[in-house]
Amino acid sequence: MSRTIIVSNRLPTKALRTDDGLAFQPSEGGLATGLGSIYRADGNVWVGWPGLFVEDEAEATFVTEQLAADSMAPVFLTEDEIRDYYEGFSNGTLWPTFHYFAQLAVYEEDMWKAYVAVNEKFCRAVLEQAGPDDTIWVHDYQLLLLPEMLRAARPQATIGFFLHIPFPSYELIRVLPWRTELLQGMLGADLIGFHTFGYMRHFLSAVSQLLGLPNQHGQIETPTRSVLVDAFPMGIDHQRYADAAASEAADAHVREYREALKEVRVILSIDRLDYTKGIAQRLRAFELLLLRYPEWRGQVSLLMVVVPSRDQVAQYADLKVEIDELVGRINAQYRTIAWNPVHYFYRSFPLEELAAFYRLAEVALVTPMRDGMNLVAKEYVASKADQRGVLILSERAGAARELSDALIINPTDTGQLAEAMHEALVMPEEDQIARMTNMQALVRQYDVFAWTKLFMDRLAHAKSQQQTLATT
Ligand code: GDG
Repeated sequence: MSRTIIVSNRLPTKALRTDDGLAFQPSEGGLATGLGSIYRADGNVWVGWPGLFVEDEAEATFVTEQLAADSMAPVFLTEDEIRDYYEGFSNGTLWPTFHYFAQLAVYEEDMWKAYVAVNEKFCRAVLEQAGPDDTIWVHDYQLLLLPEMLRAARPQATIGFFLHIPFPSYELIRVLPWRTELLQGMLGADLIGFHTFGYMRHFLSAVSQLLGLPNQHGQIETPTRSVLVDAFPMGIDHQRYADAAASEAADAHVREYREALKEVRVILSIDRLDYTKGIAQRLRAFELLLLRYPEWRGQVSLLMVVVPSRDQVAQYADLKVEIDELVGRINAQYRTIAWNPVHYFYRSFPLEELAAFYRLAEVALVTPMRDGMNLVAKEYVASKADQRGVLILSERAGAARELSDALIINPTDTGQLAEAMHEALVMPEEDQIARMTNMQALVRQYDVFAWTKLFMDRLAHAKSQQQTLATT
């Protein structure tokens, strides 16, 4: 029987060192929920880092056994590897380049070497798990070299690759000293998926210009094989968010927050701390709204959740300081004893509280400078059972391709963003309902389960076509 091996930098479970010994905690990402139904099925397995530096062999064995019971296989990484491969090359070189922040990218040969070595480590771990007929699905920018490494070891394997972040224009990719190796690494797959057609076009253009390989309708012919490239916009677990929003726990939170906020209307903003998310620009736009439309002072608050992320990296620490200062400035300028302009939280919340925020918010601001997809936009839509609420969405989030009923803005245009907030706050209910109804239909239908099935079906189809061609 053929099995599916899922590979990503992080496992869907996190191992933690506590006072009572090791503990295991599910990580809440969209990928974990979406692929949960696959990797737990018969014989399938998920390969990735469990988030812990193991101290010795005995600990490694214990973690391996615990995870194996839940269909996972750990790849243990050292502190040096996390520094150079993860924080270094993945988040210091690839992440800024792929999000059009090339000026922040570092080009360090040692980090590149660590990236190659860790991809090789993942390759060995996958080969230990995968049989010749198994399907291997590799995820994201930390593992761009893995498809080709697996292909070299298993020429007949069925390999899929999905990129969760944008694929940028050729002009950015060409700057990378290791551009050829990275593209070739990805081409080891049989099917390469992106969130949007735009990212897919950029990839095809880079492959054509840098490797001299043309394509026909997304099919690239390499000297030895053909590789299919396509767009698969990722969805969320719609039911899970709709249920969480309708839960008694969320109800209780909504009542509690409403009582505290009285009549004040809520604009919501939720992100990981990241310079790609446009958090500082969003604060400036809110400040401009209060300046241009004094009637909103005392009437509307920005509820801003920033989830701590990568804060050991200098750029992230600097951004945190910038946000702290902006929030301080706006609140100092405008607050009254009865009203707080910005409610700022630098921490994460359990799902039911998040769902209560989504329900409470008349307006959601999802305004990244660049974002592969952005799941928060879809979660907000899924949580609005009464269809009241307005989504303001950046044209540079992958989600904007699907959620065209949002108010679509250019996140660097502070004036436009301030105007969009005003427009959202005065939007008649029937308009809100019409827009939200359309977006809900889409988010419900193309959920994460549909996404997974579409990708897996397409991969099986691409492989069977290759095999037919090879035998004719
Ligand atoms: C990458 C790409 C792409 C946030 N705060 C809390 C919380 N969250 C959850 C959200 C959402 C997730 O984190 C964030 O997902 P995004 O899609 O917005 O962003 P990235 O983490 O950057 O993800 C992105 C994604 O991969 C999938 O392909 O969409 O473009 O960058 O699910 O709800 N969850 C909880 N408490 C919080 O306080 N429980």
